[in-house]
Amino acid sequence: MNPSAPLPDPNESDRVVPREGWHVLHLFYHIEQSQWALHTDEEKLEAKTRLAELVQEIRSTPSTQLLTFSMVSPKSDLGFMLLTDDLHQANDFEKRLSRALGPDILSPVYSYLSMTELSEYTTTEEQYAGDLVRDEGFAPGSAELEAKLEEFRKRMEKYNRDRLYPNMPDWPVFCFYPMSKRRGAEHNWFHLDFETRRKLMAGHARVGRTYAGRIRQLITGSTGLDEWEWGVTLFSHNTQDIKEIVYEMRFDEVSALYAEFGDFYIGLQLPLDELFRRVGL
Ligand code: 76R
Repeated sequence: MNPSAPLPDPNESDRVVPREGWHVLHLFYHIEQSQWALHTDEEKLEAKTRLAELVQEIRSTPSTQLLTFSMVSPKSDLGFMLLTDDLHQANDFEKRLSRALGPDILSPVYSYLSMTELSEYTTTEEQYAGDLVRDEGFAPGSAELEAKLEEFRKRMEKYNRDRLYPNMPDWPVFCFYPMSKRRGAEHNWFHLDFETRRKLMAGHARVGRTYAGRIRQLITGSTGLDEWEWGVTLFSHNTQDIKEIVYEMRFDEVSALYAEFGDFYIGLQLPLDELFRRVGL
């Protein structure tokens, strides 16, 4: 989907089906050092050149972003995050990335497929207009109210566009983990009514916004695509900020009662030549 195409109307229903987002693949590999060591220097250079050229090709494809990471701890050595509009293209790039260094050099350890999506819980124009009339004394139908609403529409248009077609930051610390909302006998997120979920999420977002400038977050939906319901991707300038936000949010009512977490992956975003040296290629 072209980032400049019209966006779906998030006010259409209380359960926005995220039809038009990008596909997102998180790919984590081990480097088979024993296999790599069998190659001559010339073969190694060729293999690295092949991967570097592929990374260039992917990065110059429209509506596509590719991030490269040196992963921290032996859980994984090398990581990619690929965002692209078309699933065939995502699939093609992903297969070629896995093979680029030659057979049996990269072995997959974890991967995750999700899509960018609009939030179900963003403020609607009706809610915003209601707040202005009730709390700030704007007269219904007035030119002043209309001007505020026009501003709101522009803001939401940009906000929704950024969610569907995000621009990933080049911040050094990267954290990925999958999440689901609990569906237990006592605490079942999917059995709450929309208003309750919206209120809980508003509290969550308030905490989140206190991390502006320190944390960039991308929540991507994976219901029906992968094992968990969302992928959480965080970027920061240091690991302390990641630890702090995840710790604080666990005390959020919504996370405390309803969040389940998968495995965490931490990586460092590095330019390719530095990355090759770091991971021993
Ligand atoms: O969409 C927005 O950016 C604003 C409101 C918002 C939504 C709808 C928001 C804000 N999040 C939303 C949805 Mn979030 N988020 C997480 C984690 O939950 C945990 O305990 C840890 C994992 C972090 C660290 C985080 C950070 N968020 C979600 C959802 C989907 C739920 C659903 O739709 O039912 C999940 C799984 C989730 C999890 N969140 C923010 C943040 C931060 C930093 C913000 C503020 C962003 C900003 O305003 O710039």
